[in-house]
Amino acid sequence: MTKMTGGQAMVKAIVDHGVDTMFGLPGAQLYAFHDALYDHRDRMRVISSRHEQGAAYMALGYNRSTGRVGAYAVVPGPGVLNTTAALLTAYGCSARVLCITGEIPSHGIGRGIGFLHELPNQLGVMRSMTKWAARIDRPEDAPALVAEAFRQLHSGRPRPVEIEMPMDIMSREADVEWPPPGAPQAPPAPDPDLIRSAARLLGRAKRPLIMIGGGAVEAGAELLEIAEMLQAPVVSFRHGRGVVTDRHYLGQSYPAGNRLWGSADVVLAAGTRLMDPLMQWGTEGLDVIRIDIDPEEIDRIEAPRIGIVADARAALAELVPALARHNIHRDSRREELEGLKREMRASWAHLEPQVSYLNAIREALPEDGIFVDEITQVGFVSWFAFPVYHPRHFISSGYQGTLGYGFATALGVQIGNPGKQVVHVAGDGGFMYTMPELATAVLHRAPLVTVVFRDDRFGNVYRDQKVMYHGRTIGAEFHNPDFVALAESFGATGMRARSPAELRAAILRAFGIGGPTVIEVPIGELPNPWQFIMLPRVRGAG
Ligand SMILES: Cc1ncc(C[n+]2csc(CCOP(=O)(O)OP(=O)(O)O)c2C)c(N)n1
Repeated sequence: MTKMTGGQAMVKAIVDHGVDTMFGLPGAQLYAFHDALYDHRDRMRVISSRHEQGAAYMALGYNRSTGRVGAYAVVPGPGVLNTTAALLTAYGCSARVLCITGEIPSHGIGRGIGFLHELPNQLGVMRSMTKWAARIDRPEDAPALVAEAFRQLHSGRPRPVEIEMPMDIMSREADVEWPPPGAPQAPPAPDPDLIRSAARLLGRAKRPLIMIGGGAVEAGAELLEIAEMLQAPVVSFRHGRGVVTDRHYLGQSYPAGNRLWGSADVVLAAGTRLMDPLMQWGTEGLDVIRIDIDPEEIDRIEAPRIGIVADARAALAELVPALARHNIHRDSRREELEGLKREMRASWAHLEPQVSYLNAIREALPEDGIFVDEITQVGFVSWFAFPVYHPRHFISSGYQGTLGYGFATALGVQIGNPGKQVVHVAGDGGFMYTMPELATAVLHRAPLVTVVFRDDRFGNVYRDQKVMYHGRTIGAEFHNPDFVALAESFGATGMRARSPAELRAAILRAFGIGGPTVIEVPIGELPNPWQFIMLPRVRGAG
């Protein structure tokens, strides 16, 4: 038993679960929480953002790049609502993000009196966009409910969770008991019969193909072993990129995957929703084997031939010896698949200057450098044309396509990876969403390099309006600051680059500076990359 406040109990529990960085923005309902953070300042770094959305995106970037829980604490009502686009993005990315918020005084909850930051049914709102959410109504309940939050974060499919505590409970003292920590729920063991059936089907496949997503991010070694045994190319859209390095002939791009899907006979899909292939590419005559920790995901769109509910790494580890027993002899597909890589690169070579700018970034970025995209022209092309060599080294907003997520997310990536070089690309539209976090980057001397492609418009919208609505462009153009001067006014470094060679040199210079750098790159109208993202049906009739 320890006498402590609700805030102290909550912070101690969070620290005990290994969280070492707390993003957030303080306020009255969190005062007792922050006071408790003060007691733990040697073990918990506190990074305050300039807008709550920034804190939540930082937590997202921290988690997606490190695998560790990304935590943020904000005031209730408007504070926590300011984080909802980031929370929704974290949900879509299956990210381990812990949202902590306060609540109005407990005697006012549900009465509609109008306390500061009151949000009707806050817990209900938070439950709708998290895997699990709970209000801690007594300091004594903090250890168990925080433990449950972490159990939820580490069990099954990762999704964000939320915990909240009314402000009077945060400062109320009570005797708090600390039970021994419980183990996370063990993932379901892969069914051995299904593993055997999968091995038989794959083992005799003539043109096997492996599709992966973020759920396979820890399974690189097992995947590569299976891919090599099968001589099966491995394809990922965004979150599984780098799990099998793009240096390997079996690591193929998404457009190449579309091509290979057309001639495949068996597909092994691990930790991926497989949405576009199932809904757009066609499945006629194709045997699909799915491995997913989320039982709902297995047949959400279409029932597979074999569905294995399990952690991807555990299932693939069991598939290795089973496949060794059933696999036919296979010649190397190196020549064919290296040829395919060359052919695909040639097919998108006209996407200039995006491709050359991405090549310049790849040349400047070290092998273990991390790339963070945005919903922007160069970002779209990066999904298939930017080589990735390690898992968690290509960060995107996933299916949410959240414009403006990037800069603060990249800052969270940089804070989580102080020894690594991080390059973020943004359009001028997206950059302005969380640009004020440049002040946070300067304060913490985060050496993040941001490349802002400036075309003075929401370029994607502008192009769509021009093409699809016969030039009737409306609401797509805007006024910009001078991004070099803007960066310098924050105390960051500002640079301008007008060609891929200049950009490469600027990034290399920026890496030597030690604080944040913003590089403005003026561009004009760019060619449309969408044909490489919304790929055609390659099996059966449409
Ligand atoms: C939250 C959100 N709002 C709006 C959109 C719609 N949208 C997609 S791309 C885009 C334009 C992006 O402009 P910019 O960041 O300048 O990049 P560019 O297309 O010019 O490269 C918009 C508004 C979105 N994806 N997400």
